[in-house]
Amino acid sequence: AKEPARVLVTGAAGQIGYALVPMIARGVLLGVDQPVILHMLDIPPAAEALNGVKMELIDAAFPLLKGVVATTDVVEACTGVNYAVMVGGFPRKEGMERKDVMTKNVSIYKSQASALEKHAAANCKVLVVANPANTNALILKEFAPSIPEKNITCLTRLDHNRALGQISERLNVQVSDVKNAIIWGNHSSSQYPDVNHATVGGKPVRELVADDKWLNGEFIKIVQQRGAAIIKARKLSSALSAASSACDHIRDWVLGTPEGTWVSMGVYSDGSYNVPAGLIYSFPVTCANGEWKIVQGLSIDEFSRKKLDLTAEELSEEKSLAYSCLS
Ligand code: NAX
Repeated sequence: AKEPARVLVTGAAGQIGYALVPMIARGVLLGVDQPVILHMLDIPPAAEALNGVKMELIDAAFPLLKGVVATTDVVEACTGVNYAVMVGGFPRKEGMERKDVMTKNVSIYKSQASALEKHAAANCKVLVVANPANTNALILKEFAPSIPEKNITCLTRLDHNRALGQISERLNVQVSDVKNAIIWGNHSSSQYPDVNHATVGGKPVRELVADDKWLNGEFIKIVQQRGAAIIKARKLSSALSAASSACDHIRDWVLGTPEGTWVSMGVYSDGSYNVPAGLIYSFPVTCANGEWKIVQGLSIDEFSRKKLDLTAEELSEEKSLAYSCLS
């Protein structure tokens, strides 16, 4: 039998946490043959609710779940973890300036970075979900210099899956037959959902949809604005889809992407596709042996180029803002 893997979920008493921890305990994150020990972190005001989640995990009697740590102590939470899913953060409240939200999150990600660096298992893989996800991941990277940069990523898989979902709805085909969409850039409304290389059953999506106006307009907007549409409908932000996509992200990273298929991940830019190096930017990647690799050599037309640059600009601005918030 395999040794249990320790999986940290921060913000575990929140909405996404509530959807995510049972998925992890059922083997959706790491496979059904991989036992897990869950480490759940939240802040003191949420301690009682966090303990309630722990009670439910016990009550669910998950065979793969070998232990639960529920704590408000960041060191205890980070100790020995092999995977860290960072969902906890400071939400933007009405009337708050972008800078104020950034300051809060920079300080959270700075201190959690240090705790992970000192106490996590060697080769710990990190996924940042909390917004601003790309920039939080960048701060985490900066303040955990001994964690290899390839181990620090952010979630754009939800946006990727949303793009697959929209194409499947439009063409009335199974979502599992839609492949190789790309989310470029920031997990924000400046992201660029690109289907120029996407296929259904091997045929180009552009040919099958045969409506460039829709693909270059409405489709992009729907994917960019999907989070807002969910909030409008549910009065709460996406949770089950975010949790499920976080599992997809880590599972594909660890267990590999299928031959001929790529996925989107926010990763540290090496300058591929003329995206400025030193940003956490969403690229198409393939994964094998626990490592992601940016898909190279895809053609980028003029329309796409502008969109890749625009979202890179936004990320550069966020980066400057984040640095200006460092105290
Ligand atoms: P909730 O507000 O329900 O939960 C957040 C939890 O984090 C709360 O329990 C809170 O107490 C906790 N928390 C706050 N500060 C903390 C700290 N310093 N350490 C540990 N825990 C802390 O939000 P939820 O709906 O679960 O969303 C969580 C985050 O995911 C938000 O930042 C949200 O914007 C982001 N999202 C990111 C997505 C993505 O695709 N990257 C999509 C979904 C989601 O919007």
